[in-house]
Amino acid sequence: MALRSSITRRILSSSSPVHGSRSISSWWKHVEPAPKDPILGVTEAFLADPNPDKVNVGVGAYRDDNGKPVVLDCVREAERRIAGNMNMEYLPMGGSNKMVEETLKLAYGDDSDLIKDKRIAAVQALSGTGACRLFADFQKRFSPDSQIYIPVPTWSNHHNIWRDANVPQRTFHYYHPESKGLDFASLMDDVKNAPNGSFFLLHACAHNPTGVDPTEEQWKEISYQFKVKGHFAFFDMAYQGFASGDPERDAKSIRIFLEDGHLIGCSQSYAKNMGLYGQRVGCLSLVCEDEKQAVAVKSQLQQIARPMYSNPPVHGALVVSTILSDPDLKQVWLKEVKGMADRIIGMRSALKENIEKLGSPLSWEHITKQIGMFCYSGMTPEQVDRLTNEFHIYMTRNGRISMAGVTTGNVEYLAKAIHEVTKGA
Ligand code: KET
Repeated sequence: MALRSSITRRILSSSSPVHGSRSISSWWKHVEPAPKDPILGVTEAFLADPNPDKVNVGVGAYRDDNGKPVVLDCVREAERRIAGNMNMEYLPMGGSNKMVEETLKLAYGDDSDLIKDKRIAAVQALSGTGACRLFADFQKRFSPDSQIYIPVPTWSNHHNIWRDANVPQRTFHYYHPESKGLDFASLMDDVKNAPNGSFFLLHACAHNPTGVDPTEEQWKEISYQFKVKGHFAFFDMAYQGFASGDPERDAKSIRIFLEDGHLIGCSQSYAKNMGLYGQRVGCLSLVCEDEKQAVAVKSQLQQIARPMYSNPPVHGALVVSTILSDPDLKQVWLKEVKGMADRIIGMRSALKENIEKLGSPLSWEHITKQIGMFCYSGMTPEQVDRLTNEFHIYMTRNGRISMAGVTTGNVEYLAKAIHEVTKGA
């Protein structure tokens, strides 16, 4: 023992290289700083700014009218019920069955035959990001030659997720910058021109960053064309409830695909609609042909999870299942979701009116036409840089304004600054 430690001391204190020609200090010399994340990097810059008037409309996180983060009443009540009553054992690899069961009802409907027939393979995931990543890894493993079609534009992290899962990416048309609406004709062309059996990523509702969703009729046409082409639809549903204020209505796109018999995939997140951002609670589900296939698929999803994070965190899952399995508490939640959506809608009108009042020569109709958490303003990266540098307003450089960060207190200031940087355009 004494001998061993004296040898160790000699090795550690030696200045000569111990690994061939490489000295210990050179292991990470080639590592360059990673580029800042286009969304979370904005929060970092905001936090570092000492200016008292600074405004953060970067990350899509809901704030109350005083600009403060919100913990929903239903969550507070659920936590009261959980505290001291539940153990903190490991969850199974696939997470909380109770949470998953309740979560599937939100996407597929309370009376879904797919649920009754046990045709859905579903696991708890690390919020929406984790659900997307788990799916991307599953896609790579079981459809190794496939690609993923991603809308232009999309949530920036979608690109990172499928890149890191080594799934090649293609894009499809989505947004029409001139009309600030959906480029439906080009979207349909891309769907038709993709090889049969392609994988497509669709935003179930409240498209990020554009705030532009297909109409019900358009969803029906998309679903029909997917059927003709045998495409696979993967729905990322991170904002269920934020489009219309009603989670049931916001699941319409998914229900249309289900009615047409598609075997879809779906990522669900409670970050936004339950305000459980940091709890990392969500769900990945894949509709299968029968129960046997669903059992097999679920077991494979668990096997992908096991060496990555073993099993998902328990607290957020308990909060969700406590709320959704109690009809009264669920009603409280639904009211609170509606309240958040309504406050954002109110702020859309306020922002538009305030910019117009200043005599802006530009059209700002899209602020109130777009839905969900974001306004895709049409501002250029240079205009956004001016907002940040001159007015301490922080947002992503693609011109996306997180309407969830706009308040009665900052809307006038925001409008003035936007007018100032856009009036000469
Ligand atoms: N999908 C979409 C479309 C999305 O906007 C987000 C988050 C997520 C998934 C993942 O959320 P999670 O917290 O993993 O459940 N978007 C916001 C936050 C972020 O970038 O992480 C945002 O766009 O600001």
